Amino acid sequence: MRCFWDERQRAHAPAAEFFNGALQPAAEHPGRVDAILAAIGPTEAPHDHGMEPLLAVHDAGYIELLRTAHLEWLAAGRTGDAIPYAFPVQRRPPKLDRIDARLGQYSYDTCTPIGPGTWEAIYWAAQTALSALHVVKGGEHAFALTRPPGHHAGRDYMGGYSYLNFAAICAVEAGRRTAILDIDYHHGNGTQDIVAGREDIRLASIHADPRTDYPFFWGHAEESGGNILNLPLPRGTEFAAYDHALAQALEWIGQGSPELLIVSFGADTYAGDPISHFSIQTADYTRLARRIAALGSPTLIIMEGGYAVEALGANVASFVSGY
Ligand code: SP5
Ligand code: ZN
Repeated sequence: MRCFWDERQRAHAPAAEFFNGALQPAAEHPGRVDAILAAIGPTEAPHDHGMEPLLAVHDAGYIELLRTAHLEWLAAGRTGDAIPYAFPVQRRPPKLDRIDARLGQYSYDTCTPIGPGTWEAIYWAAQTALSALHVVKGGEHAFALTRPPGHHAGRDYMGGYSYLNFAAICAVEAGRRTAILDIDYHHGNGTQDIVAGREDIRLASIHADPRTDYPFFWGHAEESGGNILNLPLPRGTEFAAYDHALAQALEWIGQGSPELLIVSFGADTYAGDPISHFSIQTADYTRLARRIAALGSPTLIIMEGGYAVEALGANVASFVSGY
């Protein structure tokens, strides 16, 4: 399978995230890609498709924040990464200039810092995804090694280590009947917010029950309807129950006869993942991929989460080999 990656994605290298009441080493770091690159073999660099596909999905003011927040942060006399800490829960934000207010306006958590290289990394991650999409539109499968991940980012917000929603950008850019299958451990809230109500895009997501797990406020079973199917599973879920949910998701996706499939693939369902609580084993990923491949649609695999760095390469290679 053709694999796409751009070295500039390393430029995003957050030092820490605020979690459990304290600053902790960031779980989403460039070391994740070394593990994956060592396991998947040669990759191709992307072409530059410009800003238009990004602006077709994301709010222009939000994109402007992503580009400039770290410079404003430095101008405000700060050091290190920009991290929001106050959020407009009242949903009536006045026009504010202070960088802290603008960070909060365009985010919903404190796990998603903006550093000096964040914009460069996410811009090229988007181009990596779009270049892989081009191959898939030609009828082949392709893997986009995107990082940082994207599925928690909405039209005008970042969160969950995500800034630009590559799956949504590609689904909109595809211009065809497209299905997104999100199999990251966490619910793809950003993708759901962006594609909800669209006739041309269906989204099925299998994820940890948001009653116990991040992102808490999205992904509940009751949110299913129209073009959205949410299949939350309890902590501790093993292959058999997961595979059953996957069969359900694929049947529903198949009913829409997609011309193109996008898989938001997180390897954080792995039993050894340090921030997640499912029990999928390395060899299971091949079985899951074979089941998905049986759908018969040209498939774009987009990398989302997965934090067990020592097993990440093997898990991604196991999934890709199922194709
Ligand atoms: C794409 C994705 O998998 N995002 C997950 C975001 C989860 N954020 C909440 C949990 C944060 C746990 N961070 C632990 C850091 C320890 N170094
Ligand atoms: Zn995840």
